[in-house]
Amino acid sequence: MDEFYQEGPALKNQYEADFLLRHYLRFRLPADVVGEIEPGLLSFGDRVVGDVLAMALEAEASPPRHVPFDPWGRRIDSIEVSPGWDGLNRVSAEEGLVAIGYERAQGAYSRLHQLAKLYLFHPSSALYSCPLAMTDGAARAIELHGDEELRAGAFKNLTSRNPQRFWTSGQWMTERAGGSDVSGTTTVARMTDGEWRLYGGKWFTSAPTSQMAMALARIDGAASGGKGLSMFCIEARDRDGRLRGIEVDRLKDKLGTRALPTAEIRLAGAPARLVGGPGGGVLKAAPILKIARLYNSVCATAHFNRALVLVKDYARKRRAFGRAIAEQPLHLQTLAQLQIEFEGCFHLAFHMACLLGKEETGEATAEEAAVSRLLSPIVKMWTAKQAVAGTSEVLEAFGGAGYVEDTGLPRLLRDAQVFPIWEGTTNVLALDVLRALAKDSSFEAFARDVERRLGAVTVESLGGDAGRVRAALSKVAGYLKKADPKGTDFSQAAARQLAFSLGQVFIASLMLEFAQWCVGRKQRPSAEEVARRFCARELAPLIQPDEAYRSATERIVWGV
Ligand code: MFK
Repeated sequence: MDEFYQEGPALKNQYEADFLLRHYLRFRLPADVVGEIEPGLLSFGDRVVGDVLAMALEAEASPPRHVPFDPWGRRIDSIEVSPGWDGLNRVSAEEGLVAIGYERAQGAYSRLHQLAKLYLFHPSSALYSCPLAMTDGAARAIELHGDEELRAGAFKNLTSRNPQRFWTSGQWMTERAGGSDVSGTTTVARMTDGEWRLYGGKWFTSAPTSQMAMALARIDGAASGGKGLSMFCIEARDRDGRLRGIEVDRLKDKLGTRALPTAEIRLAGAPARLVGGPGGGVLKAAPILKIARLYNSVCATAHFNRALVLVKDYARKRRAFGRAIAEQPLHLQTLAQLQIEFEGCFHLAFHMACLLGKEETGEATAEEAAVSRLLSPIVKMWTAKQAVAGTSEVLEAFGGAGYVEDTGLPRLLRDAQVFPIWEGTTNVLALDVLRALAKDSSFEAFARDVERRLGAVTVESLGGDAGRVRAALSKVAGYLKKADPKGTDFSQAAARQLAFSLGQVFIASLMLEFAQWCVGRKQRPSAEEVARRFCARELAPLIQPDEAYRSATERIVWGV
């Protein structure tokens, strides 16, 4: 009797096979820039399904280990990682995964180039993308606020393509009292013999094998709250790689991201350098947060993409009820729905990459800067949520195989769950949207940006869709006229829905702009249909809580 064996999903060159990315780069970039960067993307597209993926699998199979003491009882706090993890560090330097953003060889387009590479790297990186996010943020903080010595030393190392010179950085903000409420930071900085030293505990420190870290601390005697915090750069190791004034209590036992070491550490007089003078630490850390949140979004989108690539390949191989499941109407419909959600994430994340590139090269208008401030939390919260929901749906579409560890699929879902937590939860980001709305006329800039994009839609078949987006935009404008953006309890309760509405309106406008470009060039016919189906949903599902709504909410939660 013939036995049946199911063929598993396979991966091809991840740039060559990615028509959305290839079309998008042509949509956003001048032809000469595409010509300049495409060979590198093409060869990296091969690497990420070859040696890079092999390194990631090795790192996943040999998670990091904390060795607190040497055989003779000396405290060493060594964190042992696999050769695969070290290999991913080498690849990151060689491929310029941080460097590209600072060499700026493509001017304002450099961020798009760099983050397109990150997008290829992340799903084959066992979350090495996380140390890179923090490294990039640290480089930007030093570029903006660092003194000459930091710029000539740490900055050059963080942005080096030489694996021997390349440094990664941690970002040590979270403490036991709160990951979200950074203003409660209890780490203190004291000047001893002309040098700053930090004392306190950091509760989540990813990549503790890094050579340095950016940290917030309160200079002894400084004001309480966020404004009293200062930003410091800790050079964590001596010449022999030993930690300086830092003890590792333990590594976290996490749901996912298991190849990535995340530690609880104790700062026991760690020598540090003050960055950008005393105070204003949260404000100085904002560019770090912006970069890390964008990494989160690009990685969430890339993660969603990898899950989709696998499930689509599988759908063509797996047969049930007499035909490939790709031909089963309901399965096909499910895949299409996932593709639409994924494309929404893609547009948001890469639009944000374009805005960041413009801001960092001084090419962003004041209006673009205001849009970027408002979009930053929206993009992160939206892509993270969609990555979890989409990955869960993908596992289901694999049936039992999606629930079995040796397929590698369950890891996708475990790892996806970090996106809405890492760099701020959905609710914290929704509240940041209120903070952004209260400043810089950011909604007016946002609305003009969306209007301009809608106004440029001349393809007749998309006219009705543009009208729907316009209606949703004016619904949001009407809501904001009545709401108190400063964040009363009522507007806070409605903040998620408001942020999601802004996100969907923006995605819809980006999709229409892209569809218009595709129609004009007879490229990617699916773009028009994707935009149309996205625009057909309730784009602005706002709520308007009042006192009666609030007490009803209490009754729902507590059942009284
Ligand atoms: C990869 C795998 C990882 C593995 C496991 C990881 C598990 C996750 C562990 C974690 O803990 S991740 C970290 C999660 N935490 C965060 O991301 C922080 C979330 N909190 C925030 O984002 C707060 O909103 C923030 C700390 C930024 C604000 O705190 P405050 O002290 O209430 O600041 P405030 O007074 O609102 O703002 C101070 C200044 O910064 C203001 O400027 P002005 O002084 O000029 O008025 C703000 O406008 C400005 N600001 C705040 N947020 C900003 C910003 N500016 C630009 N962009 C922003 N986002």
